[in-house]
Amino acid sequence: MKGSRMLLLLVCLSVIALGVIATGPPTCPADHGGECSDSGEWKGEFFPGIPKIKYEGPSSKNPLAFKWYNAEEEILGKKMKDWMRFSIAFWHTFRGTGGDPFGAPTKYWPWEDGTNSVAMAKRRMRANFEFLEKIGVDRWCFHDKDIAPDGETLEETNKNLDEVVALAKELQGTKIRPLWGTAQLFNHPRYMHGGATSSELGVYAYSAAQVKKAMEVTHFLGGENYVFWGGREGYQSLLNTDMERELNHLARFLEASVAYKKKIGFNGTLLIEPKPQEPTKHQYDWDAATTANFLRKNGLIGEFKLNIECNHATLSGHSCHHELETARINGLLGNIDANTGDPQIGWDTDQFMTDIAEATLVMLSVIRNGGLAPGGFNFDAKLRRESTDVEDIFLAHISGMDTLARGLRSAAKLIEDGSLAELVRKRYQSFDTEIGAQIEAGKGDFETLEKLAMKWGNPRFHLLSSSTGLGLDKLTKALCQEVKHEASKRTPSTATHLDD
Ligand SMILES: [Mn+2]
Repeated sequence: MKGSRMLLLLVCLSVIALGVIATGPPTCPADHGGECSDSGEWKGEFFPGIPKIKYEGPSSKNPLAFKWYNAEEEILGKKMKDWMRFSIAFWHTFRGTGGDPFGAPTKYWPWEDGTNSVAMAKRRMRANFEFLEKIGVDRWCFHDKDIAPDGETLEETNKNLDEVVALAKELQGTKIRPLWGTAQLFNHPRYMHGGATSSELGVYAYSAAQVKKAMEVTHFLGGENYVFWGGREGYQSLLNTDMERELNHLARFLEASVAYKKKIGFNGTLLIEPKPQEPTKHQYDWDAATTANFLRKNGLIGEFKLNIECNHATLSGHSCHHELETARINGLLGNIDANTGDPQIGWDTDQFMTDIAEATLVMLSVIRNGGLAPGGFNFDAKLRRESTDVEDIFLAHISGMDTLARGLRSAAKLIEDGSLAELVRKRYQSFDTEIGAQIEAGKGDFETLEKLAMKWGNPRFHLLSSSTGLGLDKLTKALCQEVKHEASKRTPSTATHLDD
């Protein structure tokens, strides 16, 4: 009897304890002034002590100020902010933990309570908007899975997403909107063989449902683009893969996404983001040229553009400039994921771009493209694992924005100066002739060209390199004249413990 009473007491105490855990306010380990209310809503400031970031010019020593990015300043007839159209990547900025394949998370932002609850998702969303306001950026990018937790069922997952998206819509106001949204089809185990290219029909269907919902919420939030990054759309071994069938499935999937976009009246641009490999051994959207060919073959060329990521470009063995130019000359340059890789590390390090020469070449492509709108520059870049202060989030973005702004200034000078364009024009001047025009018009038949070759004799190489100015040393010199003295000053590394 006594034993059973004791057991009852223990059961009761357990139930009470469970009740406290289930209904009590979430923990809120604010260490600098934030507060939690009973509803779990954050009441404090997420970035206390950090003001709205302003332009102070190159001579400023203030790490929390722009030295080169002056949003309202006009360059080549357009405001800097309209050339750049910067965007903050929610996943790196608010879900990045500093964890890597070898080590545990290192970042513990003070607003995180260690849960993956809807309340926590909403608090993070508030942090996102305080950050956007203070850094002076009007756009943000997200995956569905970054911003809201999964539920037990697809219906519950969608309900969670709707709840967080409703708050985002309210916080956006009239000025801020997503540059793009996307569905995350790579983290969950169901996507181990891919989403649209999975060998399992059920996974294909689930992927479609997820993209459908992500497109709907992007549209609801006024998003300007929608991105497809096929992290697991590829293969590990051709021996167990029907590549032709998988590529056809991918094409049908993209066709269905176009149809759904039109059905719901979403006018944003659909973008494909090439990447050669990682996590798969081979990704189908290898690079810009491969993706362009895929789109053309499947009659999708007019429905999609490309989102070029600089770190993906270098992983595919190209420079970012090469990928941007390949996209541009095919009419496919839609957006840039602004980051850079590390020449000594062989994977996708997603670093903030701090190389002024690389930024100058990037901006040359952007200017030649007439800008990126409705695309922009999304900072698909993360703090290094060792950067663990809240302030670092600002310093890293300021550094990235200043570098690209400086690239814009350098590229504008190169274009205004005209010597680089003149050098390239001269290189091809032999085609600025009657026969050259005929060849370019598709009327250069081989019989005629053979007669000309016999008449003209062997092309004189020494004259070609000296008189037409195509020597590589001259080209390099022209570019470096602009970049060199700027590079010697280097974009101030605003924090010694920061990303580069
Ligand atoms: Mn990216």
